[in-house]
Amino acid sequence: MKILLSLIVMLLPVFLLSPSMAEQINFLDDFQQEITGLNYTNFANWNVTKGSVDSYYGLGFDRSNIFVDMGGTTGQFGTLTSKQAFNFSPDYIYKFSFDLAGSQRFTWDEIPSTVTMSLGNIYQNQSFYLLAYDPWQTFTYVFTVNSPISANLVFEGSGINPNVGLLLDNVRITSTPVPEPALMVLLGISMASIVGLKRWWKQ
Ligand SMILES: [Ca+2]
Ligand SMILES: [Ca+2]
Repeated sequence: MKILLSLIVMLLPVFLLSPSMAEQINFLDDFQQEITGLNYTNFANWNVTKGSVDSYYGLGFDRSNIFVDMGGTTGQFGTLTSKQAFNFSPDYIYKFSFDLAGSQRFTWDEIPSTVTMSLGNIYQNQSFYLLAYDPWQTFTYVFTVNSPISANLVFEGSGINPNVGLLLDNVRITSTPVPEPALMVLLGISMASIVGLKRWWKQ
């Protein structure tokens, strides 16, 4: 009986937490809906707000994968700004990630190229440096906000050869609700019951 009660107390928060703790996808762009093209401006989710970028595929990767070359073909690196301003609330924990790879093209491979990311006032001018043949890497941020805020996401390419930039893919923002204080109390009770159960077991 004691064990049964303890188990119920232990599992209760798990049942309460599981539906509401599910991760929601707020935004996901893998660029697969784009067509490929040089100096591409027709992005579903982005405006090219400076210079130019290319919608690209290949370069030794899976040829079905479309991504962005942050250096277009106009002699200027490009800047992508999200069309939407994302709304962030203190009620959620946000996870934001994106993939970058080196340009995968020739020359100056000892000198990195750069993508600089900003997310409104949340992250400003975070720079990522990759060498020409660096493979895809995922960069992840987890954050909360103190008050509701909306923010556009900006990626800016820079480097040495403005026609050959870093590659960008798989931009995503997900959220999980911040656990309610009541649930935290239940979690505390369940932890206490685990300790109690262990003590009882040892007796
Ligand atoms: Ca892609
Ligand atoms: Ca290019």
